Amino acid sequence: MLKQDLKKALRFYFITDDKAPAIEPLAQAKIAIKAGATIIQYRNKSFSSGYFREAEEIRDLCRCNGVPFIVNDNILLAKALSADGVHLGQDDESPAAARKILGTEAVIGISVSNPDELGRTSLSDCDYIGAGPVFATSTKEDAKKEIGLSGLQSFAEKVSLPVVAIGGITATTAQSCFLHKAAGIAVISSISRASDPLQEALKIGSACSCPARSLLYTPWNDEFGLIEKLLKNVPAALNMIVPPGDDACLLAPVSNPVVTTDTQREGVHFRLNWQTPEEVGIKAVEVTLSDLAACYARPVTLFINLSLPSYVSDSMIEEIYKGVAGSLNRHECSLGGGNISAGNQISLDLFAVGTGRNDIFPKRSNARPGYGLYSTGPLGLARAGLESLIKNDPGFKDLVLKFKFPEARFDAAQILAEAGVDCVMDISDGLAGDAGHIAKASGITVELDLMSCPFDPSLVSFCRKYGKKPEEIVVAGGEDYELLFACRPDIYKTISKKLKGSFQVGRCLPFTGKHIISIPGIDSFQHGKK
Ligand code: TZP
Ligand code: MG
Repeated sequence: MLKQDLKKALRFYFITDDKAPAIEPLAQAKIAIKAGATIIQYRNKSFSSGYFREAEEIRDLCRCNGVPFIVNDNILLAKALSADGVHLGQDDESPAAARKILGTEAVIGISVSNPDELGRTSLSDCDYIGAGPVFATSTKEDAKKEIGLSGLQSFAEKVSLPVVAIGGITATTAQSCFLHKAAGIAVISSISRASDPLQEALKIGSACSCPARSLLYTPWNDEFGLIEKLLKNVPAALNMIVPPGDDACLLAPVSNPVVTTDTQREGVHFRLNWQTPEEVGIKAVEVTLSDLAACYARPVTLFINLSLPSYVSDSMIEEIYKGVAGSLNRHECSLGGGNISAGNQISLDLFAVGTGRNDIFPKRSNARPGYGLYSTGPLGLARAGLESLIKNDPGFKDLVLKFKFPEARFDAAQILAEAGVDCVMDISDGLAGDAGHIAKASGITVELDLMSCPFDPSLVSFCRKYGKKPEEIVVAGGEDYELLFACRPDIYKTISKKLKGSFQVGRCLPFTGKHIISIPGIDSFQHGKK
């Protein structure tokens, strides 16, 4: 991602100053980011392990504000910090060594001070060059002779990589660097040693046409304060004798308690460049409650554990909570409690308690030969939405909405329960996979059949564009969270009058030796195996 937009990211490049008399590197980075800096380099010429925490804090600040973080000189420090890249000098280890250790996605920059150095530098593993000093500088003790604006321009004309101007650059001279073909300007002292660093940084930001940030995100640190915030926004007292606040809550008696759990993990179930944190919260609740709907239970209370990397901001967590609270409120479900702990990736673990019916608890094992297999609504749309996100195709917004906002089908569950349907599950893994679960549990064979499947027009145009068959996506696609149910065809006849969007997806047969007779060559959708 960063590499695609590297030129943009290099525009306002701030480098921390370990020798600044008045402000610490972390505070410098905060000011620069607030003023619109597009990339930050951690530079500490006297680095030792005692500074590791400082470097981590600057990295986390960068991460939660979406600013790339680069480490000066030290490839292994860059690796240890999972930095976005490293900036090397002529006397440091080679760009090739950095590439080997940091991988293809890392951004690698190299300092070049004159044509000789440029001639000696192998640029094949570099992503940008830092050219300078353009003007006189007292920040770098061993700085070479100034190259001037003409030197800058001649570098930019010689190399195809973006060139970042460095050395003695101020708000007044930044513009001239851009006019001499710099992709970006890198500054240290004009911010770190200014009498009013923020004012100066804002001037530089505007010279770079980089807008100041109205809000500076800070990494989360107050677990208890955050949980309290979440509890404030949800109906905690509903169904509770003792609401959350003690070591555990005391629920009012629940008849036929039904309990379920689900996990949503960054990179497996969601990606923050596709979904807002609020959307992640909404979907996490919806898919967990969908399991209750599939068991004909009404939601009572939900518990949520968040595992969060240190770079996640307080406000991002609040956004996730906003989504969680909105969904819980919509379903009149209380929050029984929550926990936050540090982790390597964002992950939500949810546990829901529901109240089941007295008369019926549907099971996957209740399908019988002669039954039909039906879906309460359209399938494959979420999968096509996911694929259009992966392809970065903005043309299928309604499919993307289906991926982002599945709805737990409590409405459909009630109709099925009242009709006495006792074989139900929600479709999360895809029709073929989930029909397979029913077939296996019931000891039967399911023959898939999409003769009466109404293909959604958006799905059809998605498939036309990408040379796929709609049937393929309907069978393999997951995450629709419609209900898949089996019952006698005559019972379905009455159900179909009330459940307008439902349709037949297959037939239950005596076991033939394999559980699913599908369209050949089509697999069910597996999380983590995308
Ligand atoms: N490389 C070439 S000049 C320089 C470096 C690190 C120092 C830039 O600092 P300042 O304060 O922006 O002149
Ligand atoms: Mg160096």
